[in-house]
Amino acid sequence: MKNIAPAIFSPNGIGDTKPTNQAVLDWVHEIGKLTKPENIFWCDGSERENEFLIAESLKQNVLIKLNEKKVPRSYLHRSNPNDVARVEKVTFICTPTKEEAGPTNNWSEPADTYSKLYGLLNGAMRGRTMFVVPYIMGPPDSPLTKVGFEITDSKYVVLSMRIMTRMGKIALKRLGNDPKAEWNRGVHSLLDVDPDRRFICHFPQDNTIISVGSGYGGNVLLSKKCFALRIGSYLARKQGWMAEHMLILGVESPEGRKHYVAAAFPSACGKTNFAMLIPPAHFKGWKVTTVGDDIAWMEIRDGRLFAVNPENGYFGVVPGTSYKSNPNAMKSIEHDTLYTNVALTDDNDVWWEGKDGAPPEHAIEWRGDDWTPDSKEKAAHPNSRFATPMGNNPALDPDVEKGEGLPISAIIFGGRRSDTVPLVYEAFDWNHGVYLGATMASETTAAATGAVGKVRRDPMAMLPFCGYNIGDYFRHWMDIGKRLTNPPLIFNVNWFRKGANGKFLWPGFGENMRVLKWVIDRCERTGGALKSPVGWLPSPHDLDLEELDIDHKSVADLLGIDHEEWQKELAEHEAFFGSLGGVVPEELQKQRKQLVARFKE
Ligand code: OXD
Ligand code: MN
Repeated sequence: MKNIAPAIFSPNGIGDTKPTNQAVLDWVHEIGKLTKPENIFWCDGSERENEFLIAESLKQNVLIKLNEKKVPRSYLHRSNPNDVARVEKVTFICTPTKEEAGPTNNWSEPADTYSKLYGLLNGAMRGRTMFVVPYIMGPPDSPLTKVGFEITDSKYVVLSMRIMTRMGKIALKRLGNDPKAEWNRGVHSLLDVDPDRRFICHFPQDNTIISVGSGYGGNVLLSKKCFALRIGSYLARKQGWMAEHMLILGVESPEGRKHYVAAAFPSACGKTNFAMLIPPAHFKGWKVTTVGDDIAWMEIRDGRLFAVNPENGYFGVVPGTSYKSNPNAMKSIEHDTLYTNVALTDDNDVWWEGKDGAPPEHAIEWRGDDWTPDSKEKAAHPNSRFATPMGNNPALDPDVEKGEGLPISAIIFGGRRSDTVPLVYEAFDWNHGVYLGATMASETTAAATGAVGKVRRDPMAMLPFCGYNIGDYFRHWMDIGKRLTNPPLIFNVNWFRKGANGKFLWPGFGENMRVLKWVIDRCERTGGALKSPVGWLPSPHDLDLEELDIDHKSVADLLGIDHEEWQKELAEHEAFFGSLGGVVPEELQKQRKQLVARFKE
């Protein structure tokens, strides 16, 4: 069989930064004995190492160099066409009992799963290089920061990890020599990228992840979904903090008052766009800054929630990104960016559906075939991605590295719903907010394999990422609420409601500032609201809609509560809770009954 990841041989001084922690050395030795690589490459995160790995990746066609003038220091990677998204059906939580994984996770017994995976890994790196990637998640001096090691046979993974995490010597320093120190063990092998031999398995009790048979980011950059969310959420519950699928943004008024907001939207529902929002001209003097675009780790201090972004880069969906939809993302990905599965133009530039300007007359589409605007297929895969360092973002928050984190004034939940759910509303209190999160739903996207556009319940946008029983997760949220003396206000938003003509009612993107402004007004106790059965709703004049081209009817439709639609929605909440087989806390069932009762008032 063809070796899809041939070994590389590095000169002295590259690939030889061995950790000194004996526990790490023992684990690497054990995985080496099992996978039998040609050699071991110990990453240090240096520029020299990066240049060497890029040169080797170009030789092996793992990367294609892009036009140096148009996208300096940037590369294109094409994944196997059978391997373009997260695969939830082969993602497992391997806790000693099925109950611990709960009703929303695939569960697999740990001992059996280890032996199956060790079987697949036996000799899997023959003729390959085994890379050992040390990394930290979180700002270098934060108490929330954690260490991970990823072993991989993929150069693309190493290059991506260098963008997405703080990688190399910094992690060795943070870990130190204590053999009992906490760190995450991640093992990844491409195997032969066969969907039938693809498994992403988490062992929360062992702080261990094993991912085989895929090369797609969400399945193999183990720092991200696997560690920062699945294992992270398990550790967070045990240790009394929160690991959430949330962007974090800062919003500053012209007077210099600043709030931080965290928002949980499901995959490919606009977290990156919201985190990089540029306020419209009407909001002169207002500034939005990005802390993170995908994950928030939060802890309680002085009765408030403080958040850090554990990541160091953005792994965003490319199609639809343009100077109109997200100028800050466009500026971020103009250089030093690793693209996956976008189209390549004849002058070695990148192209995707929704990019500014006319499509190229000819391009090579994401699989490597010829493409013209008349082609039936898309040029870029709908889940094509960029990986870019957060330092590229012109709107990066100046306090992103602050170890103590940033105080969160508001939490926003949101999904992609064509009907039923108003543009924005506010929970009556923390537990009601937990109910909003627990019952949120969204139309599925190309970020995961499976049907697209199907409404599914996605509690707190964590359905694919909660590493333990969802009932305990809801309980953890409520326990956190009890410990907060100054809790964030909780909101729900829906940018995606459609009118009778099937068109979006709300312009979205930068105009979402109007909703954010109301959220901030509510935090400052200056914003008006009407009591509705679902929560506090802005009336049209509570929202600043000046200089926005939108008619009264659309605003009324956006903010309206259609009782018939809500009867259906309430039945779905009940059915969803019912489908969880009795794990839903009594308090949330009470919230549901109160919501039903408010509709009868
Ligand atoms: C992501 C996802 O890649 O949620 O962030 O799938
Ligand atoms: Mn995500």
